[in-house]
Amino acid sequence: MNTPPSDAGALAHVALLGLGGNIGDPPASMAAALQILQADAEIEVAAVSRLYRTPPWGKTDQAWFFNSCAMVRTALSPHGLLDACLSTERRLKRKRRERWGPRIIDIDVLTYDAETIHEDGLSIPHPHMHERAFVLLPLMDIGPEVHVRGKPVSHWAASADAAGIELASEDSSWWLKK
Ligand code: PH2
Ligand code: MG
Ligand code: MG
Repeated sequence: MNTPPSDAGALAHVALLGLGGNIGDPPASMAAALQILQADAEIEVAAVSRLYRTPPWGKTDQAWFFNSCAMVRTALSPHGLLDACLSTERRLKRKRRERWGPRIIDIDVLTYDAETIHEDGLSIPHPHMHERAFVLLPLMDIGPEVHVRGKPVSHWAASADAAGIELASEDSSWWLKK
């Protein structure tokens, strides 16, 4: 019997994404974002971290964030994947803007295979991911062995300041329940 060729080989690249938000209902927005990405034929959400609540980093006079990370397989180029993330952000922001304001979701491309890319609008690996506990703790759930700047995520996570970070969901299927 003829079987259609598997297209598993077409999703040949592996990328890590960071998701966050602090306005409105971030877990719902992050779940919606992952489902939008999953619905793209050129993206498969392969693993999702647990959900974390994290104190704001950088600009500290704002609400706490929810953060998570996902591992995706994709046929898209780095720029194609970035565009998919940005259009997902726009889709969700546009929908939510009337109700909750503009910054309900952020989706960052953290890594793409083992590539290093520094171009306008796209820096991979994400320039600060190795020093941000709100990225590294979720990444420990799904890719502790992935190398960033020559060291595994577990190396960076061990020295990250995780003060205040809390688990907001015990299991990694939180994004499928929304
Ligand atoms: N994102 C930022 C700035 N600060 N802090 C936390 N805890 N989580 C974030 O996702 C985050 C942040 C800009 O993208
Ligand atoms: Mg960000
Ligand atoms: Mg961003």
